[in-house]
Amino acid sequence: MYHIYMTKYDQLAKIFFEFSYRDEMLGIPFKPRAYQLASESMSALKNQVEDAWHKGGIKALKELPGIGQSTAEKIDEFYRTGRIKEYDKMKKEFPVDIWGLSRIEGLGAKHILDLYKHLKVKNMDDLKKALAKHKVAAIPRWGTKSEEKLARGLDLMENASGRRLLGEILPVAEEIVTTLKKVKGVKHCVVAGSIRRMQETVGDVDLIATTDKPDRVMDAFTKLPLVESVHERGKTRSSVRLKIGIDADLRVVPDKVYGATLQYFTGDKRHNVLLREYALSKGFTLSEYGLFRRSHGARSAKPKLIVCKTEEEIYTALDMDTPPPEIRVGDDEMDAAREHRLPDLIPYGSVKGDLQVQTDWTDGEASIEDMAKAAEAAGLEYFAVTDHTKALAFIHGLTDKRVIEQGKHINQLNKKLRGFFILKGTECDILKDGSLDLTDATLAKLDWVGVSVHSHFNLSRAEQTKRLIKAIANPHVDCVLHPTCRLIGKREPIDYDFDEVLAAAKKHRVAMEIDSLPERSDLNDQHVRAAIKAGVALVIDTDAHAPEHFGFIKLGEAIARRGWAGKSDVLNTKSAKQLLAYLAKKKRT
Ligand code: DGT
Ligand code: CA
Ligand code: CA
Ligand code: ZN
Repeated sequence: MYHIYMTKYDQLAKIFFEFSYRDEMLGIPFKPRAYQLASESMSALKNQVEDAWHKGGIKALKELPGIGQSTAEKIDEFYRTGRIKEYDKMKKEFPVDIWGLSRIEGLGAKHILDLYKHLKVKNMDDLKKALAKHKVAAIPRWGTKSEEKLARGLDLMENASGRRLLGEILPVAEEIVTTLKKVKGVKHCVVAGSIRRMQETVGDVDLIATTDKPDRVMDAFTKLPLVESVHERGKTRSSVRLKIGIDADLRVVPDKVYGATLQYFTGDKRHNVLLREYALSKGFTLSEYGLFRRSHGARSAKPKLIVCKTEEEIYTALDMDTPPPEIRVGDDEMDAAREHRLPDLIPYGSVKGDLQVQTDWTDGEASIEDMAKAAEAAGLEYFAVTDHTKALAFIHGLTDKRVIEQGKHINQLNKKLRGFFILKGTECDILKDGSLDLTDATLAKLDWVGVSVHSHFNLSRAEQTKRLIKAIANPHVDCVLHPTCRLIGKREPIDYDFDEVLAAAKKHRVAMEIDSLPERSDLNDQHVRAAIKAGVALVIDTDAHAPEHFGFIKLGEAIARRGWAGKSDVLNTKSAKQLLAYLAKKKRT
């Protein structure tokens, strides 16, 4: 335990989780569930746990959802001494990485106990060795079938730890929904889970359908051409591996519990934990099986199912507004929903123009004209051409001279095009010292100046901060593009003081971009909230390098929504005319 890279609340979540498994191994009734709830609460409440403890010790802890006297005492001991004696004792007697091993699908407490008792398996490595030598099958009551299942579970877990980009999986999920909706007898079919919440990466595809004839839709699902293999086919749940290398689950329920099922499987888990606790406090119980009213009078009376055909009916029954899925993270959306002050999020389809587009003048695939046609077909009214500048020599970044030439070409195109407008722009490189790759004279001739970092990612925090602020202070600059430079799974964000940079952006009226390219997703939701709080304008772009990339815009809109942005927070929800007027006014004043 006591892992230095784990936050304190994550350590507590792990400790309680391991206690719950221990008690299950020992066959202690009821207690495992209490520890499991306590563990979920730690993950849900995060720093609120420590705050409560600072304010009111054990008494305040007990007021938190899922925390009773005994768990409160342990939390208190942990914050006071940094350890929990009972946990140390357990680890001495049973030195097994329960937390790690439990991540394998189907590996419960009793299995972990068996593996330790018979094969001295303490961790994942030991387990792999035991499996390689086919020792697992020899455990009493296990056999080759169980051994194979465990090996499959381990494989699955190792593959699944690589989360996939939303932009890659969303179209596949949508295709499955379209197909299953056509199955006879299917009333609803939707995507739930992290995909419905439009999280930047997803672990698997969760689908929900309602029908009175589950067999038909289960057949259609397990026989989809997209399916590689079937893990499990049941009446209420089937699970498959898709050819693109991700699992998909389909749950089939009757229409009268559609609302509760959709709510539960949309998550996220923390949101569900908090909502369940709130429901309890109002005299209800809430689970994947529905919303029930607890009876007061007769003790024996069964809780009564409240039919919720939609999610809204659940939240309404609890006297809450329904938070859009994108903001269900188990944080302040709960209070906002209870106090009827949820934000008006930017609707999908609000962005009118794309302000980061590359063409075949540099590393884009298509001509300016072909990109314009594609953008128009995707529903946009305008875009800015923002080819890279000369510092990126390997992709023939534009010199000042070429930028001016390109501007003349764009003027010609604008005369020719009807109903679509092209802004003259740039994605100008921010050099190491914060100066820009084009002269001020060139920048002055452009409608839209985006700046971004493509080199020297590893400067010290102080230097990187200074570099960005210097670029932002150039009076020609309109926007910082892909501001953190992270690439999901490939490159960490560059390190600078984000708040200081936001303050400079506010002062110089420079916007910050949400780059919708799936592996960038940069800014992310947290940054978006910070930018709005700091009074900095946002822009949603696709960073298109090819005609088909304009479809990414809705991913950027999703990030904005997850960051609580409204339509007026985003500059390019304006028409081209309004935007140009805004930029002109900014230059004058
Ligand atoms: P993912 O798949 O890792 O991208 O994330 P999700 O959110 O799709 O998670 P997943 O697929 O494990 O489960 C789908 C939803 O089901 C999740 O968002 C909330 C609900 N859920 C799953 N496990 C639990 C749980 O242990 N407790 C509660 N309250 N809800 C859960
Ligand atoms: Ca999922
Ligand atoms: Ca799932
Ligand atoms: Zn770039």
